[in-house]
Amino acid sequence: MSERFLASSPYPWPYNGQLHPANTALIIIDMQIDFCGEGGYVDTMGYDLAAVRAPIEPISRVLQVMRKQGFHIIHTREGHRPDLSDLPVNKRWRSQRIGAGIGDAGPCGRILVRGEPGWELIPELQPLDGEIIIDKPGKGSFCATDLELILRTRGIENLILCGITTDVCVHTTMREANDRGFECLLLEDCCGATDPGNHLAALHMVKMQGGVFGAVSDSVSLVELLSES
Ligand code: C5J
Repeated sequence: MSERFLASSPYPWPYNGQLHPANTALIIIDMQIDFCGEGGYVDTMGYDLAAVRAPIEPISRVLQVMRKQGFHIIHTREGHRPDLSDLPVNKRWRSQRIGAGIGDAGPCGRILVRGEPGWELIPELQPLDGEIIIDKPGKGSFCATDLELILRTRGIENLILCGITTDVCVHTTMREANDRGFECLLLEDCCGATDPGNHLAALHMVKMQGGVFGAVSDSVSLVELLSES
């Protein structure tokens, strides 16, 4: 197969130049009302929504191109069963301490509970029929889900990660994927965090030690490369 590499740091990605729709997935993490919408979990905690909404447009552009070219598209949602049987008590306790109790009623329904309005993916980034949706109870997308089985079954080797938040669910997923041997890329303008310093630190962490978790690029570089072919 012909090789192509994306301009990225700290190395041209992917490592082996095998970047094709058949072996590569875009994974869009937790673009839910609860994480970037008014009245959602992040808003209730008092964080500025601007930083977590900034990636919406860049993700849309990447998504449009990757959909057109037949890449695998995967969406994730963090959330818990309505009976909260998959919500660790310490996770609930910590969220209640800061006035945004997971499972409690909020302006967008019960916070981070499956089926509630706040748990839904935002209108701008709705999945199309046939795209994979992974429902996860934790930060990482591999924990207590069938994501790995799906990736292996489809022959996916490369993961392009985006979504929110950079330092929590995106990073945890990238670390889990990297340990499982997937070749990972983070798109820096397609991610956002509740704390700008954490966003930058998370990007830095990926790139240390020669790319300890993979590589970092951006939507413009990716769209440009894909548009060449
Ligand atoms: C958090 C996430 N921050 N999607 N979840 O609790 O990053």
